[in-house]
Amino acid sequence: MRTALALVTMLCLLTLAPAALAEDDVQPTAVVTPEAACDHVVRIAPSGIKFSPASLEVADGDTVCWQWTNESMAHNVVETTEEGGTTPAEGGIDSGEANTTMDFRVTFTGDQTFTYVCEPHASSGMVATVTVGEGDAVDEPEATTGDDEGEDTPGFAAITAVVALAGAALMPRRRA
Ligand SMILES: [Cu+2]
Repeated sequence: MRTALALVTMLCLLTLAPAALAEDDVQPTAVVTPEAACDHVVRIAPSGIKFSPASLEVADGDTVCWQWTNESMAHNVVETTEEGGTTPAEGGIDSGEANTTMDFRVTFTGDQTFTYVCEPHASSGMVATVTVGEGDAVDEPEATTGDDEGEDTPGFAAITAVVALAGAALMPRRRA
């Protein structure tokens, strides 16, 4: 019985280890840094209802500054949940109340895609994107080679084996 338990524990650890390692990946961060030097500046386009540039590519560790002065309309910068969307991200980056004059600075660490909206002009589609490094890791579907199903099988097979082993270890005791 003790051997069976040890075996079950070992198999569980082997099954869970890869998932645990994946979670150790460093998470990208976006931090408001009022004192940081600007590596890039986003302004308001002449139309008055667009960010410029609306699509900005920056390097890991860069600081992006949203700056405008005495604009005819008030604007702000609010992180959104998805590219092109206008739904604010919970606990996301937020420059606060829209203003005709702005100096808002954010430093990005780690590859990520930062999407944002100007709330007063959300209905006008005043949304934009900052791509840091390679951007968000996208789960691109791998080319179909026919052995895709095989990749998922080992983990599942291990769990099945654990259940079978546990069952086998318990059976004789019940009968006795
Ligand atoms: Cu705006």
